[in-house]
Amino acid sequence: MKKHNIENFETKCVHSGIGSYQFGPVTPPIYQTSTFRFDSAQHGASLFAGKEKGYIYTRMTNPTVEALEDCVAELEGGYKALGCASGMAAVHTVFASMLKAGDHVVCSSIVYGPTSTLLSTIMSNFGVETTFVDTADLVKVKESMRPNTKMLYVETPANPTLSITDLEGAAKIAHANNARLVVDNTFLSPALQRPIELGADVVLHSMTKFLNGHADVVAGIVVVKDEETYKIFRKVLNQTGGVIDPFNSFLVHRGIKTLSLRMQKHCENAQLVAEFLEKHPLVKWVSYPGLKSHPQYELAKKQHKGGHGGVISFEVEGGYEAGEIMMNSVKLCQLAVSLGGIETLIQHPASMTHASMGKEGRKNAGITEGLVRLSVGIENAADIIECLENALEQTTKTDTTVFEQV
Ligand code: LCS
Repeated sequence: MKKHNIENFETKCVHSGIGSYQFGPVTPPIYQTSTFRFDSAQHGASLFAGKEKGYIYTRMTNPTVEALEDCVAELEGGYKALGCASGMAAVHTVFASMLKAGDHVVCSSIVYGPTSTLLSTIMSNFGVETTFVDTADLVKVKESMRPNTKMLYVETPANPTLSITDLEGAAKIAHANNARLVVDNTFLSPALQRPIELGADVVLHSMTKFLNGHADVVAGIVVVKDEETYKIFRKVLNQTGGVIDPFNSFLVHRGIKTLSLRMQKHCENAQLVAEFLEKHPLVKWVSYPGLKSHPQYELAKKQHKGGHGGVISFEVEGGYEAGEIMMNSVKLCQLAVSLGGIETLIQHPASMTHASMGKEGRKNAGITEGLVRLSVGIENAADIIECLENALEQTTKTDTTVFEQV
């Protein structure tokens, strides 16, 4: 295939990662095979010895998976990427590749619940210690670094409070301490934030969210900056086995072709919904980086490229009980965890996505028991707002009729 340098992000979304295949298809075929036939015993031995390029076994590499990996590496401005079975498999691949017993991690106190729990339980069992700190406050980050700190792990905007970490500042602190900065870029995708350009060493995603965008795949990916790191990570992923499969790779790669368009609409809709919620008398507070009331509004404008994503958190007057009535009353919005798909989803972190952190962990992270999280989809914004308006109205009624979902 003729190759030319592509500069613009929208064009990269459509063309990145597509190689040359038999019969000249314009999209990568699904190589739904677990293993690849060798031409001869010598050919097999040579592939295993790394003396020639080719495919051996799908846990090691597969052309459909590789096409997606090359695409995401290009979108994030990295060297190469590693497709994983889920976002959590990506998080684990990063920890298992970069940490050993005796190492210390500084992690945002606000991260996806299971990421925090993985560090405080399983990684702790393997002798890795973690300090959870509000990474929006770089003074606290600096104070938490120790001589054995190997990793600064950040989620920005954070799930579910939408708190922002200054990535350039965080990278400087990590590097001054000989540690590496790892960024979970799930909430914005490379369409809106490219951490490697800001100094991050490793970027990861739950591709279940915006990258795939259609709520029909669970997958993850890790992007690294250099060949040496890539080789270490690839070995770990190959040995632990949490790889993505060819069919899911095909679906995510297809989803990415419309990433740019989808993110624009998510941002547009989320901004309108956040402004609606902020003005509503039954809403206590709203957190969205596109609102002037967000404490890091200026930083978000500087760090994000043309928008702030599709996720909003807020609390209804009346706390959890009122939030529960609201969640039971939505009709168009779906009551479901996950985010980043084309459809609007609503959920309650304290009893759902962040339940595993425990009450104390949530309190330290500023996740209130009444916080409701909304993942704004690409429907018509007026329809989403009408649905939320009706559901909010139900919170003032004594008769708490539960509506059926559409
Ligand atoms: N990182 C972030 C920021 C996430 O939001 C999630 C999942 C993960 C990693 C893990 O990805 P997974 O293994 O699910 O692909 N977040 C979820 C959420 O907020 N609701 O349901 C899943």
